Amino acid sequence: MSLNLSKSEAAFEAAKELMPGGVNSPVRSYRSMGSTPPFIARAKGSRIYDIDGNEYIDYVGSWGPMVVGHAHPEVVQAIQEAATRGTSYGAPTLIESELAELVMKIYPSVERIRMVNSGTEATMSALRLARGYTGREKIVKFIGCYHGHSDSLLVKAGSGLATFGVPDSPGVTAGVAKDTITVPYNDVEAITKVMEEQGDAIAAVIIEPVAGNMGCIPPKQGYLQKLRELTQQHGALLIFDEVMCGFRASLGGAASAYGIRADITCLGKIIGGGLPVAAYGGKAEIMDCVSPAGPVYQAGTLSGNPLAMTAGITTLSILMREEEGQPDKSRQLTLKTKDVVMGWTAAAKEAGVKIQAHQAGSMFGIFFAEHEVCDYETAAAADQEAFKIWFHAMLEQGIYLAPSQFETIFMSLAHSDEDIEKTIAAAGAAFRKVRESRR
Ligand code: KE4
Repeated sequence: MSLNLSKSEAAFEAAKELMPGGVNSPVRSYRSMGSTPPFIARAKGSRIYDIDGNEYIDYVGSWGPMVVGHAHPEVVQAIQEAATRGTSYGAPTLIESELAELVMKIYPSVERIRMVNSGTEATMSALRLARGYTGREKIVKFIGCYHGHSDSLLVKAGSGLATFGVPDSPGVTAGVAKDTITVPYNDVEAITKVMEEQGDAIAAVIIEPVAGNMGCIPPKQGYLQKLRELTQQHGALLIFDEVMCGFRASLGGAASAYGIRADITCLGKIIGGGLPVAAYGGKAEIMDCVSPAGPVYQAGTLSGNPLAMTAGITTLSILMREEEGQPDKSRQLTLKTKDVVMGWTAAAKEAGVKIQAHQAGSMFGIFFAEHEVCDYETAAAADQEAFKIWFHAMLEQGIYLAPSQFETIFMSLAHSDEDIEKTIAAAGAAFRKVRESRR
């Protein structure tokens, strides 16, 4: 059964005359899937609806932020009320302090925080701060990790760059790239060697503590602890980019799930509840080097926007709310995710298709591979053609997933038991389609 996407097809052709590739962010283009992206009309709870009237169970969740579900009544009402008081002042407000305090409760390693508007801004600013604080210039990032599109970090990056097979981007100068050292994720020997040889020149090691931009790949046992030790030993800062895994790997993100205190933590997505908020924060001694407290400059017209702060506060408050006789929200999300991962694993086995299924809290993903997937190289060696067949078979059955195996799938509190049953049944049919394609 193929989807009727006629209105989206027309809209996409028109949009290509207005925006590069018809989109405002590359991965939305479905380019690697070779098909037309549904143009979305609205969303509610776990459901998303396109302009042709197709309904889907949504596991993209705006690439992570919609953890309490789309158009949550409390979030909508809070934003509506805030809007009646004006949409932006460019001046200090109490609501910025309120979100800051909430985040510090969840992330004890964050003693000071600066709100910005995107994950890219957060990681770019964190790197500038690390360089300003240490006086060093080199940074280390991991092959396949994606930290947004600032020049220093568009080197062997994941997400859309991996999807389109262009790990580096034109326009990033050799002068910038030379200060970015890249090593494979989950490879203790490689990072140990780099730190032993160059550690004293390295300002920071930045990592997605749970990788989500080469598909979902959790860290190996003890890996993050080793990074913490190595950076401490050589006076380099450890930056956790928790823009994606923050509030998802657990309520306190990877920091809490793996018991590691990073020097600087970058947050995004869920912190804004679907409005543009991101942040970087950490030790007061380090953060107080940021202007105007210190000399490292960083600024933003709409940073701390009151509507965005409101959406973030309401979303995090729902996530933190305890209900009598119910497991906490983070546990509920993890259990829902586990049901899907277990269901997909069983369905793939029954269909005779080998997959690797990964989960970290309420983020998850699969690879069509018999081998262990633990880094970018092994992720890239998975069967991407099989993923494409499976992706389209899922979409045609009303399951809306990220259009790339180098992305992660996201659960929300709004996904019901019925949604999960449908998702597992659809995957079974899709795995059978993959098997038939291999005959
Ligand atoms: P933004 O600048 O897109 O808000 O955040 C960049 C970023 C930083 N760090 C991590 C770990 C991230 O996952 C991201 C952005 N994630 C992608 C999805 N892989 C956003 C979706 C997109 O690029 O359209």
